[in-house]
Amino acid sequence: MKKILITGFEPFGGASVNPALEAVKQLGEAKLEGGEIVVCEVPVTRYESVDTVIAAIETHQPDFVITVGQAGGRAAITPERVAINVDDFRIADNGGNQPIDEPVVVDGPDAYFTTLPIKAITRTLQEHGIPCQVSNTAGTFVCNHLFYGVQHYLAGKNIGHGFVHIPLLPAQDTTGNQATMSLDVIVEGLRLVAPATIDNKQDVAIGAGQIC
Ligand code: PCA
Repeated sequence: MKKILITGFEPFGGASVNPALEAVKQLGEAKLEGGEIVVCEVPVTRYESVDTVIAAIETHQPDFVITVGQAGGRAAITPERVAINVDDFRIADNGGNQPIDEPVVVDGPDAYFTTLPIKAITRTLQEHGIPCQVSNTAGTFVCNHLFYGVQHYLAGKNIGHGFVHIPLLPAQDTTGNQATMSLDVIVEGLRLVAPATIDNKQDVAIGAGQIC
């Protein structure tokens, strides 16, 4: 029986909801064959975000960690490939921090790659009719900060971790100008990340690259 910790960010930037938190609340009740899901809410605050997830890892001792945040403008669920050692916040976080070109971890490596099987995850979601594609940037705000900080903490430990960005909810864009995804589809997509991760110790070699 594998244990998966799935975390979701609180709202930020003046918004009243974050689909990541809404989805994670529902995932706490979700059934998973061969596994158990535990969840945790994460503040959109530079260092506290990482401290919160590390505390949850130490409490729950999961086999895998999936950290989740919203990405406005994206139409698909996007497992992230890489976290970079840069904090360059276009807006202040919920704690009022707005670093420019500072490292997440002083003297840390330039980047960490995900340790989740993101190609297998992408294929699984697509097979279930859920829009999903690999992303090669998690930005330079708190999501990237958390992704990098948790990878740094887990380095050398036998716990897989990766970050997944999700689209906005329809209610977050009543102009109809932005890509959105319903909460039901987001929840089902994130739930499927868990078995895809458990079932694919090695990732599958399928192309998911981009040409700029
Ligand atoms: N998205 C932001 C931070 C919190 C969230 O849900 C980001 O992409 O950095």
